[in-house]
Amino acid sequence: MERHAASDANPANVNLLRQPDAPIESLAELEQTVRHIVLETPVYDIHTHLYSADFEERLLWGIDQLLVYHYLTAEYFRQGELSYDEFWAMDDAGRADRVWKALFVDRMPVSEAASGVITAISRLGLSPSVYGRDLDAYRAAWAEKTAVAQVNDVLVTAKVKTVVMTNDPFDAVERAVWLKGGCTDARFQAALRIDKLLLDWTSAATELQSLGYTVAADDPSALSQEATLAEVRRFLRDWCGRIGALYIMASLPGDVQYPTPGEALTMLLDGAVVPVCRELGLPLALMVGVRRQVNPALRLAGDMSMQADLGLLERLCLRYPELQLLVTVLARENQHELAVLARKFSNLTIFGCWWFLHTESMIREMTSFRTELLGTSYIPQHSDCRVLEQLVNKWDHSRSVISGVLYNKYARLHQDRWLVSENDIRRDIEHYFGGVFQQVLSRAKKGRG
Ligand code: FIX
Ligand code: ZN
Repeated sequence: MERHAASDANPANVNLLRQPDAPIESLAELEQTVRHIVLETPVYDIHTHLYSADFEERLLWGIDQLLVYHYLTAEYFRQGELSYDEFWAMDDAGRADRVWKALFVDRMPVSEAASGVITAISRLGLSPSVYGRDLDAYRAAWAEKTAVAQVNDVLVTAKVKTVVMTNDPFDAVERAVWLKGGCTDARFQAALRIDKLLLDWTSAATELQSLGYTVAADDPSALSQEATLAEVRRFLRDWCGRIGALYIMASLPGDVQYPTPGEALTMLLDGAVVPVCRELGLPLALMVGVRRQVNPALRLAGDMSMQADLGLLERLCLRYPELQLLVTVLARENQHELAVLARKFSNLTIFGCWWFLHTESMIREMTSFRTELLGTSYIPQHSDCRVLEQLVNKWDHSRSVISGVLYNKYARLHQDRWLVSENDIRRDIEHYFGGVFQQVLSRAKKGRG
C-alpha cells in the first residue's frame, strides 16, 4: 500500500550503520530511506492562503473551518440535503454540523478533501479511535488551543518550515495589518496578489485612486498614458517593499491572450508588472486555467477549471528571457504541454498540483511525467491551504505519493547499478522542497535591471 501516515515512517528500518554517502545496495532499504527522507525533510510551501497570527480573523484554523472549507461545501451540496439559501443562512458551526453528518457520518469520507480532514485530526493527536464520530468531542479538544500555539504545533507536525501567504493590498482587513506593523512571524512570507489589477482595471483604478495613486481614469485607454502606468508601478513597488513580497502573482482564466494590443492586461504586464519584477528582481507567478463563478450559488466553491492557451506563457518567456516565471495550470489536459514548454524555456519553473489536481492519482501522474521530462528542475507541490491544519494532511498525502514516484526512479537506476546514497536522496529532496524555489528567487535577483 503506497499511502501511509507520516508517523508510520520507521527510521529503525533504515540502516543506521551505513555511511550517508555509501551506496544503498538493497531495494527494500532504498524504499525505506526514500520514504523516510521525504517524510522528514522540512518543506517550503510556496503558495497558500494562510496567514500568520498577526492577521487575526484572516488566519483560519480549527475543526469547524476544516469542515466548511470550500472543497467540502461543494461535496456537501452534492448530497442534495439543504438548499443553498438554507445552508448559507447558518453560521460556520451550523454548516460544519451539516457537513460532518453528511460527509463523515452518513457516508465514509473517502474523497481527497474529506479523508484529508481525518488525516489532519489523527496526525494532530486527536485519533478517531479515541474521539469517535462525535464532532463536539473534537470541538472541545480544539477549544483548549490558542491560535499561536496551534501555528507552532501544525508547522512542526507538518514539517513545514516556511509558508508563503497570498497578500492582497485591496483587502481592507489585510491592508490595515500591513500598515500597522505587518507580519512578525518569519515563518510566514508574503506574495503580492494582483488579480484585480490585471483582470478588472475599472474597479482596480478606483481602488488605486482611493489609496492615493493618481491613475488618470478608470477606462483601460488610461493605460496608454505613461503617467498612469508610472503610478501603477509606484503602487507595485510600494506594496512589494512594504510586505517584503517574494514574488508578484495572479491567477488567470484559461482564455487570456497575450499580447493583445490595447487590452488592459497586456498594457499592465508590459508597462508595469514585468518592469517592476525586473527592477526589484522578483519572479512573476501565474496560475492559469480558472473559470470563476461557474455556479455563483456555491460562493468560493463555485469556480471551475478550464483548458488554457499556453501561448501566453510561451510569449512571455520569449519576450522577457530575464523574467523568472513560476507557473501552475489547472486543467489536467494542459499538464504535459506545460512540462514540454518548461523544457524550452529555462526561465519557466513549474510548481504544484493545483486545486482539483491536488488528489492522490493526479499527483502521482503529474509528478511521474514531470520528473521524466524535467528531472529535479521543478517544484513538485504547494499546498494551497486555506485552513491552517490542512498543512498536515495536504503535505502528508503529497509526500506519500512523491516518495513512491521517486523510489521508482531510483529503483530503475539501481537496476542498472547506478546506486544512490542517502546523501544523494537528501540533496534531491531538499532541492524539491525549497531549493528550486530559492534558485528561482536568486535567478530573478541576478536578472534585475
Ligand atoms: O486562485 C487561487 O489562488 C486558487 O488557489 C483559489 O482561488 C482557490 O479558491 C483555492 O483555494 C484552490 O485551492
Ligand atoms: Zn491559491
